[in-house]
Amino acid sequence: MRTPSHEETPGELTRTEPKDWAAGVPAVRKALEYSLSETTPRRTALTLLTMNQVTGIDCPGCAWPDPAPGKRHVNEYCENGAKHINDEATSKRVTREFFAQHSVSDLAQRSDQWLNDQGRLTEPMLKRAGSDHYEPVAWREAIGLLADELRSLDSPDEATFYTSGRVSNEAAFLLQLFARAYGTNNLPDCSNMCHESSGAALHETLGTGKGTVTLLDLQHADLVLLVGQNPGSNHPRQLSALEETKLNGGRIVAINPLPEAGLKRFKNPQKPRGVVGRGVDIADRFLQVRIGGDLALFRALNRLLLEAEDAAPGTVLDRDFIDTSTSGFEAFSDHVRSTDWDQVLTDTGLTRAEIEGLRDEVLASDRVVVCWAMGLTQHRHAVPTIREIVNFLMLRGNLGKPGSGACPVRGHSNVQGDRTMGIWEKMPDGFLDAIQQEFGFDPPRHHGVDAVKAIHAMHDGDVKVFLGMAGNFVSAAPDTAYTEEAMRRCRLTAHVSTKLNRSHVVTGEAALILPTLGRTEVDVQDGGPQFVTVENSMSVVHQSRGKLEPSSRLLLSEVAILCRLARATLGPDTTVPWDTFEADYGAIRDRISRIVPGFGDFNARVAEPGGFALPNPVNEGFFLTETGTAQFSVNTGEAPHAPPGHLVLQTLRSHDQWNTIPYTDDDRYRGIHGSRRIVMVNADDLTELGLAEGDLVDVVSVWGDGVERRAPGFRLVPYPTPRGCAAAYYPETNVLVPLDHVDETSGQPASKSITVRFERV
Ligand SMILES: Nc1nc2c(c(=O)[nH]1)N[C@H]1C(S)=C(S)[C@@H](COP(=O)(O)OP(=O)(O)OC[C@H]3O[C@@H](n4cnc5c(=O)[nH]c(N)nc54)[C@H](O)[C@@H]3O)O[C@H]1N2
Ligand SMILES: Nc1nc2c(c(=O)[nH]1)N[C@H]1C(S)=C(S)[C@@H](COP(=O)(O)OP(=O)(O)OC[C@H]3O[C@@H](n4cnc5c(=O)[nH]c(N)nc54)[C@H](O)[C@@H]3O)O[C@H]1N2
Ligand code: SF4
Ligand SMILES: [Mo]
Repeated sequence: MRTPSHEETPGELTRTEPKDWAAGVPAVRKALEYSLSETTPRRTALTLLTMNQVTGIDCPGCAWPDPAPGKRHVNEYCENGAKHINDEATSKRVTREFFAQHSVSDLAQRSDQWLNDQGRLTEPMLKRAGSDHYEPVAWREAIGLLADELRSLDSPDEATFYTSGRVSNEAAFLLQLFARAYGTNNLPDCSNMCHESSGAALHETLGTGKGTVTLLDLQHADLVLLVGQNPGSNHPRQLSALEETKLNGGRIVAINPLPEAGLKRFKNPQKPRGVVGRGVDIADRFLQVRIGGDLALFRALNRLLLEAEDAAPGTVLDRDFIDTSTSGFEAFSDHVRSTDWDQVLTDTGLTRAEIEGLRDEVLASDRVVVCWAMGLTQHRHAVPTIREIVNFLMLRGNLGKPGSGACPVRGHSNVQGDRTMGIWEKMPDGFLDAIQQEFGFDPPRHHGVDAVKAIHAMHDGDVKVFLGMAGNFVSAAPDTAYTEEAMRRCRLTAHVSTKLNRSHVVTGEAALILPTLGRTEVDVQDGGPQFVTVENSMSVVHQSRGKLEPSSRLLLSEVAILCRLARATLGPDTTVPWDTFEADYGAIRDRISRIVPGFGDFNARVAEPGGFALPNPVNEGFFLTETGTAQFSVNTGEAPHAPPGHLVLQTLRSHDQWNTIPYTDDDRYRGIHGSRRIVMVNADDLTELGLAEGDLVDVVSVWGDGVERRAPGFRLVPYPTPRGCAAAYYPETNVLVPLDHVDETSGQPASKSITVRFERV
């Protein structure tokens, strides 16, 4: 089972007051400090000054969009974007000597933070079956070995291909093309653990899995609801957009169990008033909802809106929109009218007056945007919750009109683009037909596995070869012990990566590390210098062009690795021109333009400054649902309530990490320093549980399968979270998330609502 890491120690915790504002001068200082500690001033200048500029490097951080070309600042980035880009641009290197010195079992004792800190990977490495060391291997041999394993499988479905959302459109398109030419739809991705629930809910109700809002819509909304997201840490430039919303007279309501700093006040470091002034207040109202209480909240809000219409007919609902563009209103309205107030107050932890206050904000606003992220998607009732938000938007016609709409805020910089390119285990037939027509092979039609199903399949021996295209699957996935065992049961695990992480050291019998160019680096192929493209959270597709010398002469681009792997696996009969693709990424984009809707004339349009926006059918009045209309839905599901002596735990990000990779042990805005092995708990719950600040406990999760899941050695921190609710960092607590604790429709792990108890150590 899992190798316990000797780094599972709580560290020296110190506390300061949680901050009530985000960004400002400290953010700029922290960004520069981190950048200069990783690399030289010259490389820092090259990355930071070209970041998010029209001919520059797209920030490898989150998917927040850039302003229009003429409206960008010289420094168009945030503290965390600067940290992410310089984490890649680091001058530190992992060499063959490093691997000679450290056995795989030694490295498996180290944390992801330590592994990441060793620097950039520099050459392909192979761990042979039976060996405890990685050794250098030539590219040809490494790729040949992976191809041989793939060819030796009884069925293509015995392999699985994982993608993380940093992968470019070009590489993602090639990965799915290769997997399908090889014969499988086993294409799990980080999205399965991220916004899968948003995609599922929006597809069902609106006929598109994407958000409907542009940056201008957000800035011109009368009201923005920020539900279940922490923009101050995870999408910091969203605060610049929200500052505009406020300056335009819009109002903001934050709905979150935690009073996050960025929801309160923002000091824009790009503006004089943000440097010397008190900044701009972000949320006009804060609803401190219980974990998982959002479904009850929106149901209650919708009931209040229906009642307001009853009291003043013709003034509240957008009858025209409801009658002409939607179906299912009657069933929805009957259901919502029966919402039980006592249950709502128990589930949300809010007062009726607070919810009525929200109703009044809504009634005073013609144009409403709802933004959300992991606080909504990582729940057992994530899909019903997001569907209920769509109901809410439809009631007042807040879809398809300027200044309004649904805004799922994406995580990884190209997670949305990867899906557009076909990274999905169940792409619709239309897409597969287009592949067949263009390339002349028959892509498999039966669905593949998502992330959770892939783990089961590896555990059961049904999947034997795992290839990860970026990411850190072992640490990102739920149920760490089970997932690690699943990986260890594979014959071969291989990863295309920039930096070392836990997935390289919890391996199958044999393992490969295939080091690749990052987005910051110059990419020259036979056809000359190349750029790649990405799609941001608001469906704008644009270029990203590397600027730095590659970290090592032995790195290949993701595209090159995939083309060589495809040639080696599929042999000479392949109908796909892999050589041409490797030499010239424009040739890949030509094919994408013929296969993926919205990408016509791709090369020409992406050459325009700032790129182009993909059409959104909802904003053009089309709903690609079965009925051709937007769909009201009836949503049920019990909010999570822990039994006596237990709490509901959410697992979330600190300010100073990128997903599975912590940069330091500090969480500046929450005033937690020196340790990540902490649990934030309401002070009254601590007292009731007979525990005190600073107590050391094991966190044990409760799930009906008889397996004990334990995260050892956490310190308790009193924190203003609602009663019954706790919070701790991911990935340290992923060990607590039961693999089958998922939303029923999306299959997404419910890592924000785990029932736990504490055992004092
Ligand atoms: N610096 C930095 N930036 C990042 C990332 C990173 O790791 N570091 N990761 C990127 C990725 S891949 C993603 S997906 C995004 C994630 O961005 P977020 O979704 O903001 O990330 P989380 O830290 O998971 O925070 C979830 C927020 O939801 C709240 N929440 C939890 N449960 C509930 C609930 O039941 N209801 C409500 N209303 N709120 C709830 C939490 O209190 C927290 O504020 O960030 C992206 N950007
Ligand atoms: N409990 C819990 N679990 C969660 C979450 C949570 O909130 N709670 N959040 C989930 C979410 S939203 C997500 S998105 C996933 C994240 O899951 P992943 O996307 O799998 O994880 P990351 O930590 O982003 O991956 C980091 C690794 O990516 C590699 N990498 C970075 N840049 C590049 C590149 O340009 N090319 C290549 N080839 N490799 C690169 C580096 O080797 C680095 O170590 O985790 C999920 N898991
Ligand atoms: S908001 Fe996101 S995309 Fe923008 S600079 Fe920060 S991390 Fe990068
Ligand atoms: Mo994510």
